[in-house]
Amino acid sequence: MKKFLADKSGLRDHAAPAIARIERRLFLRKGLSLGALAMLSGCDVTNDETVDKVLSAMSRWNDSVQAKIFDPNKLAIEYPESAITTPFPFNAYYGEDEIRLVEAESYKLELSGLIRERKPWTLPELYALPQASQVTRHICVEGWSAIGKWSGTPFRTFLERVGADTTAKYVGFKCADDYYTSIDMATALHPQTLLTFRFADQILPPQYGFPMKLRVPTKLGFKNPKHIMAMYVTNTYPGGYWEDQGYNWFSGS
Ligand SMILES: Nc1nc2c(c(=O)[nH]1)N[C@H]1C(S)=C(S)[C@@H](COP(=O)(O)O)O[C@H]1N2
Ligand SMILES: [Mo]
Repeated sequence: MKKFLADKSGLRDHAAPAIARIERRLFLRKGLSLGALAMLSGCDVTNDETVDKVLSAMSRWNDSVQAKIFDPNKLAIEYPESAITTPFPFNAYYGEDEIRLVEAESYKLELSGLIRERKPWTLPELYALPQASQVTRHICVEGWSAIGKWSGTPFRTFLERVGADTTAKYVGFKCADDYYTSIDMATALHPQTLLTFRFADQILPPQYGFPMKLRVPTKLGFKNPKHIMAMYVTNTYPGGYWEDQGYNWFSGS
């Protein structure tokens, strides 16, 4: 990213990361450059406010295109257990010394929004749900990927069990470390979207999101919330920690 920024001295600092990210996507996926963007949009790329507006509009348009081409039946690749990456990387918006420790005994998953049965769920209740496993590749926007094994309940099963309005647009998540994110309902209902309680056959260790990580193999890593404390179903766009800083919201992988 730094490399792309080096020769953009006319740009103010805070606009630069968003531009670098989006330009990288354009450049890699569509063969476009910032110069081409300037020509296409007719906007002054040295004016960060205009650039931000154009890029945000493009990103939301990109979301709607991705939602339209998302195939609810297309499966992410599953790997043999021999392909699992060890050690599996830890990542969060903070370092390993700040990993959140959630207490198992007092834990209760909170539900709100367009859900019929909003009673909170304890861990023993969650562990008693039907279980499934997957070995899939987690891809982080920061340029690494790793294969891991996660186990838990198909998210669709959970949403149906609590009487979620599956015609609503979004499912949002609030985490113990103040992280938050949200996904589209089609992805929430995808057969490989798992509410996971185990990593590599062990209860999720704190660094990988105890007590619960939503594993979404059809999306980038930052759309996979760890330490989930609350979830809600809504028609109001909920955004997310990285999404609100310019990362594309849909972010299919
Ligand atoms: N609660 C919470 N969830 C999070 C994050 C975070 O900082 N906090 N980071 C996201 C990002 S960017 C990545 S790549 C993955 C990392 O998961 P891992 O530590 O299991 O590799 O968690 C995602 N979920
Ligand atoms: Mo990430």
